[in-house]
Amino acid sequence: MAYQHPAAQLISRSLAGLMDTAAAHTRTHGRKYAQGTQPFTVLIEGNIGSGKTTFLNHFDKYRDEVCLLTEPVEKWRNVNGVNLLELMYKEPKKWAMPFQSYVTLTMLQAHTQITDKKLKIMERSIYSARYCFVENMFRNGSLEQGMYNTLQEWYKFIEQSIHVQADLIIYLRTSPEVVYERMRQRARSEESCIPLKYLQELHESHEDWLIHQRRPQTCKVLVLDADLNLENILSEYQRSETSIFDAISGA
Ligand code: D5M
Repeated sequence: MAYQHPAAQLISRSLAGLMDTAAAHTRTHGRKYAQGTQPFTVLIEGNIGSGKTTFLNHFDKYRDEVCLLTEPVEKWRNVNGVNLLELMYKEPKKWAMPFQSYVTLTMLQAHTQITDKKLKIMERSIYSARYCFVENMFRNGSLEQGMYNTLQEWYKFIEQSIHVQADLIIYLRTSPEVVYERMRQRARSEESCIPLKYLQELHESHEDWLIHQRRPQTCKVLVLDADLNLENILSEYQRSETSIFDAISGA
């Protein structure tokens, strides 16, 4: 038999369990899904540089069984030739609103994407846009009251009329200093102007939402220590495996 890296074996075993519990969930909550089109949905959330993409990439080899949706950053960087992400960082007062408007559209596309798979894993969501980035942009003055109110009206309408609810959130929890260092190392050109303070503010809004539960919370949250490097995160994931399955079965 071909050699398999221990981390790959771990993911493989975890996924098998996840698929079983997701299937059981679909049987138990059949009626809910007969009305809609969405499978058991897991959101991967965390600060910039918390390792969401890396975490998600480990599931890539299971694409045939799991609907994996990475954050639509490339769409944000190229809206018919316009780099909205760059403009948003360079001139937030002018571009924060169009940027959030486009984030809402692309996130809705992901939330509502139809799949025949039993499990969907999404990187970030309309919730982190709303509860973390938009709140922060309003507080720091990048969004005016009228812009903020307009976005809130969109969120309210979406919540009432479209199935965007998740079944489980995995929070890759980090400290701002660690992700600041990672962000500098990955050196994405648009992010070169981001100060540590911005990551501290985003950290606080993630904490308010996912740890202190100061936002409406409709699903369980599993917290992983994402200050750890990748190898250790995988063992953290293994340690938490039972909690993931419990969360899925109890959803
Ligand atoms: O997020 C990719 C980049 O996109 C990073 O610079 C943060 C930014 N981002 C993501 N969502 C939003 C919203 N809703 N508003 C403003 N900026 C956002 P990463 O965490 O690296 O995957």
